[in-house]
Amino acid sequence: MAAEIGKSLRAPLPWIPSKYFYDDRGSVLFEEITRLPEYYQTRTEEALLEAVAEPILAAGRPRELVELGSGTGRKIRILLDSLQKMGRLQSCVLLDINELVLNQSVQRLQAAYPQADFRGVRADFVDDLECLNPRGARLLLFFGGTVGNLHPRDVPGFFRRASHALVPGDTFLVGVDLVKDRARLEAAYNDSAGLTARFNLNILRVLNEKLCADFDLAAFEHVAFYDVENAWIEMRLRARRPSRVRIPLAGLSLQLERGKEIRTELSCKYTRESFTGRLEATGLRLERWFTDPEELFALALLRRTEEGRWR
Ligand code: AVJ
Repeated sequence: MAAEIGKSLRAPLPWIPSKYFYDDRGSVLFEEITRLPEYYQTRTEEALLEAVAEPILAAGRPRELVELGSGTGRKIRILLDSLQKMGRLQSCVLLDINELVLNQSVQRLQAAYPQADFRGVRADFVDDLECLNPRGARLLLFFGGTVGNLHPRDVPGFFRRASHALVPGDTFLVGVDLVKDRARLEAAYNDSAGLTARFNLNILRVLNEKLCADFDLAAFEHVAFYDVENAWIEMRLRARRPSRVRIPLAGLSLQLERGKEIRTELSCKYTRESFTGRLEATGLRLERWFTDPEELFALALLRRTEEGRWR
């Protein structure tokens, strides 16, 4: 972490990887964000998943579910319920960056579905996908539009690595937040309760705690805007006044002038076309594209092809 932060904060446009949002406090704040009136993503995706769980399971006929960035593990219950009714539920693997959240959700799910075998893997879905050996009859899950946190140029590489956790014929369900009008998008990241601002600022507290940094949270403000050209929401932290920050464990001393910004998150929005464009030569192809009636959010069902099998 020290090396990673040292490098990212020294860049011309300083940034902090979004995974550092999710310490125990940040994970709770994100949970609260999912219930905000402005944050349409979570409830839209859940309703959509309820509606399409059956065709998805019929397409892949999985016996195992593997979820990347599982969080509280609420959405996966919809699929676990259907799979159990079909008498096909055997095992389930949750992968998350936060150990506390991970252990709690594995325990809860194991208690709710005692006949299945649950396992938790504390890992980063960007760097640690090799730990998922392909076994077959697997449905890989990546909800929440979290694929949007990857820079579009890094998405094909991510899909290629994810495809190695699958055998040809296996399926991969990806939640995708869709391009829509600016006002709706910006409201979702500038909520009137100020929760997203607290979530954003909390990342500085994480650096204070983990790297003995001395960020003064009051010296920064939350910024979130939609960049139409790139089709992404960008979150930043802007220095309200000149400030000096020391991060001893990263060997870093920063002098930030007033107005200087640190990027903390990209949240890319896709269309069916732009998303499909990221799948080329990844060993995955789009099989079904499900959306809610308002076309706010999509669930993309991908199928592992024969391509790239021997790589
Ligand atoms: C969980 C990464 C999908 O990008 O919308 C919520 C995180 N950031 N509000 C998103 C988030 C600000 C969220 N993802």
